[in-house]
Amino acid sequence: MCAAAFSCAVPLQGRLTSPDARIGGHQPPYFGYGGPKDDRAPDLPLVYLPRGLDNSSGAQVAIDSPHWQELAGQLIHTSYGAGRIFLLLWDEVRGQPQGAIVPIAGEFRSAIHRACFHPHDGHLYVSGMAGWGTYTTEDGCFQRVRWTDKKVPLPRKVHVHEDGVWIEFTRPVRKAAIADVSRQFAQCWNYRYSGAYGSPEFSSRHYGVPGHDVLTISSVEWLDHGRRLFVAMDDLQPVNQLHLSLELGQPRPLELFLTVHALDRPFHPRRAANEPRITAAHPILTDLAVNLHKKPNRWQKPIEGARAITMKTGPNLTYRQTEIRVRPGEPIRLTLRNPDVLPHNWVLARPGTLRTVGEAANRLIADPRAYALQYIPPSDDVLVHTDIVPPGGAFTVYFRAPKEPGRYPYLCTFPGHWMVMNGVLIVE
Ligand SMILES: [Cu+2]
Repeated sequence: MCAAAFSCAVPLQGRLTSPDARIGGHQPPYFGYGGPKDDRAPDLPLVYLPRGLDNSSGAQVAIDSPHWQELAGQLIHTSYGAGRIFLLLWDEVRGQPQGAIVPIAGEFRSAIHRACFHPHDGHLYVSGMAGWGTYTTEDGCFQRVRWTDKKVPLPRKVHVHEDGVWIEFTRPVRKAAIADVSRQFAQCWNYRYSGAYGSPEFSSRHYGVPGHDVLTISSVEWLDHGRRLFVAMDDLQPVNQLHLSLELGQPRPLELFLTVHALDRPFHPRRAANEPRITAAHPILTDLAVNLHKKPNRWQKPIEGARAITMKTGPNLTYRQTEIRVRPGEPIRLTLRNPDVLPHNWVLARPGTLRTVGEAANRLIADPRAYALQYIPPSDDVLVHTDIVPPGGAFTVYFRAPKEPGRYPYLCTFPGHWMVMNGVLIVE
């Protein structure tokens, strides 16, 4: 059982990943000590847990009790560190297991780790013993969790589609409770797969940038008389952690922490078919590719007497300068400064290839090597480029301007930026 410093992963115990699974299949995930082995993707954990929820895991117990009938077949996960229990819901997409963690009622006096359903009274009993690394207050505890049959809808199944997440409940959710979609919230983030002990939380859209990405919930659909809800989100991608906070008319919102290794076909095929969809590479493959494929930038060797040009990014995907004039063959020292809040790069391309290079860059999100390649599509049309510059950073390249006079487009190839974030280098 892992107990990483910044995130926890629940490994798949006693259940093998099916042969259909596209990632891993040869080793457990070596988060922390030892780190990734053989540059190959490991078996994926069933679910990740943010450190704030569970800094040190206890164990899991299969739900097998007449009182807990509604949740039969799912798991209870205990947190040694937080002294809490969670529902652990099993999902599977094309043979790839994945899951969701749902905090449920119960705060325990000591660091609980073992749990068991009593064969006679059907209640859940937990035992705890604090050694180190727990936020609980007492040396030991032995406590009972009773199913009280309060009319609280608890999620019993989840399934992730390309266009949203479907949740099935033990009791109907009132229709009126979900009427205001603006009260529902979704965000996501990734962890870094490395030899480090734990990981910070990173944006899933901007590799290497710490933080979370907020997702837009376009609707919450009330299905099967409230037994199921479909939370529609258009920009869902594989992520280590998807957090849903749903107001269902209860005193507290329902919190779900899902791990999305794979997405099933759209729940609403027609709606989703309007635009071709590109599914992003799995975060763990991107982490491995960064180690394997990252190369130093070719244009860092200083050229003496080069003319200094500073290119600055602006707000809303822009360069401050949309035109630069140079002489044929002129030596240039170009610095991209990025005071913006998003990562950007600067890529010079052959005349007439703005769209070709830009569209190739957009398709790169499906390629695990995208960040390792600095989002530069492998193409002869690319003449010079900086690396991806993080918010607040700068990057300098040295090159000679093309000898042929003409209009050479430049663009940011971070996926989705090029259509507005471009300009022209004019060789006079
Ligand atoms: Cu950009």
